[in-house]
Amino acid sequence: MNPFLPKSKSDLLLWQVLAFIISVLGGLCSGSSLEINGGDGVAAPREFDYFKLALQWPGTVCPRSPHCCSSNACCRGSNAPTEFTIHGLWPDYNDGTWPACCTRSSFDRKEISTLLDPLEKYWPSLSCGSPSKCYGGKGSFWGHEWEKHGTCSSPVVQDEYNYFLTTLNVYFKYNVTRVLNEAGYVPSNSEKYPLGGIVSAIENAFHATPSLACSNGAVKELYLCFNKDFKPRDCAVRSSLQSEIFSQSSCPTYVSLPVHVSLGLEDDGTTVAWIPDNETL
Ligand code: U2P
Repeated sequence: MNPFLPKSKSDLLLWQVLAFIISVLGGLCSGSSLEINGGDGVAAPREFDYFKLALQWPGTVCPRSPHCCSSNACCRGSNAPTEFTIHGLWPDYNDGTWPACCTRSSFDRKEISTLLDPLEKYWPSLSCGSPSKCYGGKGSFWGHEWEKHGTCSSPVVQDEYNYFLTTLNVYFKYNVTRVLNEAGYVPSNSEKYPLGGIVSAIENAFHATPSLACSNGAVKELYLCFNKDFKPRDCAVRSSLQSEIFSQSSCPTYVSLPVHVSLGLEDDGTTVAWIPDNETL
């Protein structure tokens, strides 16, 4: 006889109550916000600690973006971006990890229809690649940033429109390209600049320490960090693996800030292959 079968009416009632509790708990879990950890640590379903505004330098990113398509701003010829552009506004934890894909609110381009002009200009995709979506498939660059990071920005940023608007406003208020130009750090294919000088220029302007990421000695990304009220704060974090405060950087002591050359037309007059948008990588 199967020991798991109910033997009496009261057993049957008990089974029904248990089944009900299990189904309610299951429903709650699948409907609650999902928080996965982008770092190496274990998932930690809690509110983020601070924001990181990630900016990309087209002069470094574009040459590593081998194809052209209509969505790749590197290929806009003389209209290609020459300033730091936005990568994303990322909610982060103080231990160096971050939450990702926190709700199932999927990207809706209509929500940001009034912001498309500034977004195209200051938050363009610098590749033809379609980043992976949180729950499978591939999506647009903006869709990826909203679904992966924007959905974790609650309670400070509540919806998609506000995520993009807030990011643009912070980007305009803390104009890194202008600060660096004024300090003499102008795009150049021959100069190398002291990393410490670039960091100091930003510190003097915004009273907080940024962090940078490089590729082959060229500045690829620059990060500005903010408290939840968008007051600047240092980007250095306390690692969960090391006890001391540290600032991650892949940059050497002297870095370059390469001039962007549009991918549409190479220096030698040859053109880079254009691929149709439906063949994005
Ligand atoms: O650094 C590689 C990618 O990891 C994600 N990242 C990194 C640092 C951080 O503080 N938060 C964060 O999310 C970024 O992923 P993406 O948004 O590009 O998918 C970053 O590019």
